[in-house]
Amino acid sequence: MRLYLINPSNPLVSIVRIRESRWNRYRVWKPLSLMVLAGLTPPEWEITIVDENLGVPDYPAMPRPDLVGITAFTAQANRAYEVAAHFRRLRVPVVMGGIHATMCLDEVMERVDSAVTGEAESVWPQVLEDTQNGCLKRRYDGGFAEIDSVPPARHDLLAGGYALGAIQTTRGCPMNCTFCSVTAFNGAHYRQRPISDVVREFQLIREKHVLVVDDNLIGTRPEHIARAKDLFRAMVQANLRKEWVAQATINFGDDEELLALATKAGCRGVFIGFESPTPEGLLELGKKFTLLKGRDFRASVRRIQRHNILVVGSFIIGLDNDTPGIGKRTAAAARQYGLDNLNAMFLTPLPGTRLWDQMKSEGRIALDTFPEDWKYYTLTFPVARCKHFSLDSIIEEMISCDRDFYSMRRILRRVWGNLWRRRKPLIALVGNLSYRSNLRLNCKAYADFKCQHDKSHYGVSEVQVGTEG
Ligand code: B12
Ligand code: SF4
Repeated sequence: MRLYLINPSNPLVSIVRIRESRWNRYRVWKPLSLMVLAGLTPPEWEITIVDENLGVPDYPAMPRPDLVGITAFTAQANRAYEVAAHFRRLRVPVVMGGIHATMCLDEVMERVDSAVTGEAESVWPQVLEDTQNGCLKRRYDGGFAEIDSVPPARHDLLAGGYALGAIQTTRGCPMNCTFCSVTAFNGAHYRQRPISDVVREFQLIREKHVLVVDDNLIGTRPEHIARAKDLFRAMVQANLRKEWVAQATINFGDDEELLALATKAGCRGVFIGFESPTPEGLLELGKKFTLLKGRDFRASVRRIQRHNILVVGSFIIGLDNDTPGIGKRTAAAARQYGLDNLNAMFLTPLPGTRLWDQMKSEGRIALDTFPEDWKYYTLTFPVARCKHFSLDSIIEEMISCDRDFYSMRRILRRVWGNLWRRRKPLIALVGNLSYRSNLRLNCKAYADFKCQHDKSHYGVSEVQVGTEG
């Protein structure tokens, strides 16, 4: 039995445009979901994983499969349907799963033979068996997996072409921020894989550098932090010789022992969602945890960096609480916190989130011709109407934010600072230049976007700008 597992591309995702910006080679990451599915697949299946981000293969020239499995974030949905249509024309059954299939089930079911919602561990073997017996069901509900039943991903199946390997050690998040799909998809219960499973899986990864995909590697409660420390100790003991980057909340900077262990275990960078430079913005997004205790962000960031860990901070622009000048204010906050990189995104209502429900009920989703418009749901386009900004002005805010933070003068100053403190200046330089080169690509993408989606889409906010802005 032959199985193709496919990760569809979205050419509008600037970080995957390797040909246009060679720095992006360092920013294409493996589709871990498909490697986990492969790990759940019995040996009688011959598996090929296709990641279209590395190039779209000549499907007609490939041998006919017995089943095609497609994964998709919302931004990949259109291409997913094109790929599905190709194989369905050949009468090959197509099953789709992942976040978009879960959040937009009806839309997906119209376009594939079978849809899998939630985490696949409990249902994937059944999907395969039903395919073999010719009785594939229209829908399977995976729910939340038993965390100790997550198999090691098949790292051997996507061996070349990436700068980083990928691994997951926890699932779920109790925070339920308004804009994020994780609590709805993976649940509010923070589930941690057995430490021995994680260490064994790390040993299967060939790449020296690894992305830990967890939404929050360390968690928020004392028992989560204790587990993170145990994990790091086990990684040190196993002498993995890996260097890795992860996502965490700002409390990562609270605990010197945790930081020391993380560095020893190979942590070299952390991605932290600061989201907004103002307390009102954080409240609007439901990111209350970051507001705790009148925290000094600069001191937290410095403590992390003193352990030789780079800090990338993420911010969202276009909140109802944002007023003109937010782009520059965001860049200033990122500089004041001492971040090594700034990742600014437009506020985007993703299906299944609280923000989606709110914006939909307020009639503020501007790009709503689905599925075609899903390709813009990359967080790099303003797909919804802002309260205080027109289409032009929110794009200008984003450009001014990036231009300010990634001016050559400021990049050199940051790299010099890293050199001075003997912290990986080369990595900081590559990271900064990668973002800077995408600025050019983004400006072109905004211009195309504005041509196609003129003011008529944003009519409401054009009026509001005059009255409220
Ligand atoms: C790592 C990650 C990335 C990486 C790499 C992604 C990749 N190539 O796979 C990078 C940084 C590139 C990335 C980019 C983006 N990401 Co991202 N990312 C994640 C993250 C943190 C983990 C994903 C992961 O690997 N999980 C581990 C695997 C094992 O779990 P899984 O993917 O859910 O797969 C399981 C099930 O979903 C299911 N399943 C999945 N696929 C399939 C297919 C079949 C056939 C079946 C049966 C089952 C199945 O089975 C798997 C095992 O249980 C998630 C958050 C999260 N917790 O999921 C966000 C997340 C997926 N990302 C998100 C977004 C918005 C993006 C971006 C659009 C914007 C951005 N900059 O963040 C870009 C766009 C990328 C693109 N190609 O279009 C959103 C997606 C929401 C949505 N509705 O689409 C998420 C959920 C985060 C959030 N805040 O809401 N991301
Ligand atoms: S943004 Fe982070 S903290 Fe908030 S719900 Fe998503 S994963 Fe949890």
